[in-house]
Amino acid sequence: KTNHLPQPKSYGPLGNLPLINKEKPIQSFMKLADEFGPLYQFQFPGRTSRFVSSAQFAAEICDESRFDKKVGPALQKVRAFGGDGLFTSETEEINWKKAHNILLPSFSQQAMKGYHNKMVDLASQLIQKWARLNPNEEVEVPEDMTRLTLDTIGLCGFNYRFNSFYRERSHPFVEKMVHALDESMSQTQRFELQDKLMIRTKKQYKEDIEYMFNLVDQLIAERKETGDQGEDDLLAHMLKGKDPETGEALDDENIRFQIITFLIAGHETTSGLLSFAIHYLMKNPDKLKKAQEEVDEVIGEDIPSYKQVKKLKYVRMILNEALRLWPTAPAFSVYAKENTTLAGQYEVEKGETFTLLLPQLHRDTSIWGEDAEAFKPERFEDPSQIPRHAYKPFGNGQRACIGQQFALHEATLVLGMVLQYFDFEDHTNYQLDVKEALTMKPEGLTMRVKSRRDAALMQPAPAQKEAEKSSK
Ligand code: FDE
Repeated sequence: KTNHLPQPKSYGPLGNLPLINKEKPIQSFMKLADEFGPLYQFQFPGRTSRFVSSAQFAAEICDESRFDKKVGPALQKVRAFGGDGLFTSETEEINWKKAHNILLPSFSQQAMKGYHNKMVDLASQLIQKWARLNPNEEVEVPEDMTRLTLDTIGLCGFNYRFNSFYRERSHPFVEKMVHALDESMSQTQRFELQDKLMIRTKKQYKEDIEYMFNLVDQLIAERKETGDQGEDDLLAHMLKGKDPETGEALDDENIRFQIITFLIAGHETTSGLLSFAIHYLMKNPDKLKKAQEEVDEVIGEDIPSYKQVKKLKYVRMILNEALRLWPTAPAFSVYAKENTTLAGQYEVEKGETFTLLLPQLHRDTSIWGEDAEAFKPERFEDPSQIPRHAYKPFGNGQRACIGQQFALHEATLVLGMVLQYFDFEDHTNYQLDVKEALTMKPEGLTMRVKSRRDAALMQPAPAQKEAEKSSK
């Protein structure tokens, strides 16, 4: 046994940091994995981490009896506005388990039926926007997908309409949130003194966070004032729900943190997923055709129902494959709860941290074959054939993504409708450029769309139909 892991060249007090492209850290860590193997050590200034990227070692660090989620330096910074919300809390903090218990039913398959019509409402706004473009106008794919996913989580979560499709620029909340996220990431790359001197940046950061808190606190206050109008959204569940274990409800401050968490977690990740899926379909016309055939057969001219979305099996496979190649939340970290060993080979001391590099794990050729780089949705024909620890786009165990069903239902519905209405034209011969923030997306992806059917004939969304019925 040994505790000696491969490690790249070191540069004095900076450790291995100079080897990393600050704009693209994940892609830098992937390259290092090509060179140093599926388990290597990396020296940051002042701390050491280890990067894991094979299914064999992933299985080890996903063993929850020995490892637990690490709220690492970046997530620590996000706590300035995510607080002890689900994403940024330690498993040991009381509010993690409490909120987890209270919120699980809100993200169940059953709950998706309740969100379906709202998701259709916003997907229809996207379709209508694209249908009205002139032939030579282009779609900015990640930008429109971000409008869509933000509006969807806003409406399903809190009955709030960001109305992003009616705005030239993003909603101010998004601007502040993106700023704050950027700033919190930059802080982890600065030295303490340097950071202290950035007074204007700090002031801006504080203002951005206050703006977010105010908007969210207002939402909570308004809902409390108007009382229960039978809303069936996340906010209603948080205000009413009691933890079955302790009998306690969430306090207002924690609800605020949860709302901000859902807005962050629920929109960039899902919009990136949809953007990558469109990129790959545009580059693979045979897969695009196959998907359109499925959509025409399952949905035809209809506005998709909940059940029809469930039947879009190939569309779902496309999303799974996009998440394999570019998992939009690209890494997560764990720490060892006690001294242990990895695969009986490497000694691990209590507290040591490991980061699972998902895009690299998802390219492990011992699992996916020599063509691991190729986009092949057919790999997901039978998901039970995929080894459990070889594919982790939604994280692991009890700290896995609570929004998984939500994101997949939304993305399947939206991609289904986009395929129903449009052909894609890769008018720039786009070359993939993966941009990294907290999440990943295809930077600068644009396309032209050609209508396959008349969006003006789109029947009113079911939600509207019901509203019309009840107003009669
Ligand atoms: C979570 C999550 C995760 C894990 C992380 C760690 O571990 O650190 C992951 C990987 C994810 N997530 C992913 C994803 C993808 C997509 C598309 C998504 N995601 C989406 C979504 C939506 C929503 C709403 C969400 N999401 C949410 C969330 C939350 C809250 C969390 C935390 C959980 C706990 O409890 O911890 C997550 N997510 Fe996600």
